[in-house]
Amino acid sequence: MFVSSEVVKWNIKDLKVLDRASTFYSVGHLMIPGGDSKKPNDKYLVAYNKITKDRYLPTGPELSQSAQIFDISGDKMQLILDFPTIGEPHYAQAAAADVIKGRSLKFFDIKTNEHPRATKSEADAKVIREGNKVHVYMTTIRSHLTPDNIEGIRMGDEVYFHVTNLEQDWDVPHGFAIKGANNGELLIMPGETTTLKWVPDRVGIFPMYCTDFCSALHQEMTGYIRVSPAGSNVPLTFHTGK
Ligand SMILES: [Cu+2]
Repeated sequence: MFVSSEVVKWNIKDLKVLDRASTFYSVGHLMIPGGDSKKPNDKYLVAYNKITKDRYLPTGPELSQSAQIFDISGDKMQLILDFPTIGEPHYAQAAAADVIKGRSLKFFDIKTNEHPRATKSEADAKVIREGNKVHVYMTTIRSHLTPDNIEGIRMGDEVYFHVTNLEQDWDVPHGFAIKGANNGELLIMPGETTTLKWVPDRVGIFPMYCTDFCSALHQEMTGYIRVSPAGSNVPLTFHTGK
């Protein structure tokens, strides 16, 4: 086996080497959990290695890199986990799970969502024209968008989708995208409201859809928008599932 690098544990007082451990392959960076805090964790060391070569399946434009966690609490280092990473992180940070666990927010409480464009129930979903600006107040919940059919958008309009994720469950974000839009997509956490601006560049029917797999019926989270020519008199209408 090709070993090009190693980590070394020193006794700093008398500069004595206590232990050496091979890494696979070249250490790029080392990380100690909490290394940027006042209380670094002196029990673990993570080696982020480059030049992984033959360790993982050679797929994709960039090979997986490898990382290794050592228990450094004793004089002898012990390899306790060896895992692939994408890229060799140049500035990684780790913390003990209990530092994070009790303080993480699982979802935003919809009742305390004070976003001015929030839509707190499907009954409140609406589409409003203000000159050439169209505001779509949309909701997402498994497994549909409300509204999911919109007509009366015209060339020259700017369309703002203010999407509220009505879910009140952990780990159920929804995404939102328009086919052919030039900007990115939204990722909306449960209870959150975010906005996507879209300026249609041609007449036609445009699919819109959830981009985050959310259940077996994820594919149902889709809808259509008709864009009519500038100056057309197609009335602004919207509905769901009809
Ligand atoms: Cu979804």
